[in-house]
Amino acid sequence: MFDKLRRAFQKLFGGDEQDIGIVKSTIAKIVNIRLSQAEAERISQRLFYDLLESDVPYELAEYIKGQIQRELLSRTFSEKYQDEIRLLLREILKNYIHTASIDIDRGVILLVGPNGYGKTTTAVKIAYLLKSRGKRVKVIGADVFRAAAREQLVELCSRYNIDVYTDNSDRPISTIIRGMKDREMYDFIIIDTAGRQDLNVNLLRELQNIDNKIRPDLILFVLESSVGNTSLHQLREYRKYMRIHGIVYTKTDLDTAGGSVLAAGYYGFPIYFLTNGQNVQDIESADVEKILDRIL
Ligand SMILES: Nc1nc2c(ncn2[C@@H]2O[C@H](COP(=O)(O)OP(=O)(O)OP(=O)(O)O)[C@@H](O)[C@H]2O)c(=O)[nH]1
Ligand SMILES: [Mg+2]
Repeated sequence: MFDKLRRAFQKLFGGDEQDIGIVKSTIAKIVNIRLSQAEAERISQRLFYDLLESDVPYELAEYIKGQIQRELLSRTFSEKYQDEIRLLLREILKNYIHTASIDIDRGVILLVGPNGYGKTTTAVKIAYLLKSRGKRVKVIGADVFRAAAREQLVELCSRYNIDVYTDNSDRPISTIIRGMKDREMYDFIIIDTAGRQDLNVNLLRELQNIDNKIRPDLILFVLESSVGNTSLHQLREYRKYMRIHGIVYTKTDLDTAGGSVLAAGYYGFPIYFLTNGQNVQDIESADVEKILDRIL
């Protein structure tokens, strides 16, 4: 995971790959001397293209490029320039990675996000995690249009002995309200919702209605790690319609460039979890330093 992104940054502070030649030699030359505008531009432009190739959304890559360029121009580097640049990058990237954890004892968690990104699987993973912490948990399947979606959720929940409610109503809000009738029997209610291929206004309105009526304690946007430039667009659209408190970043075990991990932070959304496999236990709490270690 994050391999491409890591390589992009390594080019700045040096590594042992051939490709780093230009940048490394520039910096080695300028130890204790200020970089010229042209040199700073060349380095940050190079980084910019590498970021794009690593699926960092375009406007975010531009932003990081500008920051790096300003920093490169405003200071000098010593012989330890590799460490210094690594530290500099860490500081810049820290602005784009925030994390959080579920710090409530009970509540309603709503999972939203585009089609196939991992909402249903994540709902079960979070339920399993909270259950293993001794919480009473119920999952509600509000993806009511697809029979297969209901079956998938019920099958997963019964496999792990997790209470689940779903029905074939044509309105997700009705299903949720019915599923919440015995709310006080549970510490956590986790609601799985439908996804659509494209940003579908009807679906977004439906989710907006759920947010307004249920007022979940936590709304998590499920973001698939292989999604690049469109991730910012999707986040932007969703948050027009509903509150989003944080992100679950899924499928990090697959061979993805990893750049969209920075997209969430661009909007200030914290990452709550990363998922890294198809099994119920393949979920980890997000940690800024750990994510940075993987990138840099
Ligand atoms: N490798 C891997 N696969 C995952 C991960 N999370 C989910 N998947 C797989 O991705 C596929 C889609 O996951 P779902 O949980 O059904 O996604 P969804 O967002 O509910 O999809 P829709 O209901 O169609 O919108 C399934 O085959 C999951 O097993 C993960 O962390 N790693
Ligand atoms: Mg689903």
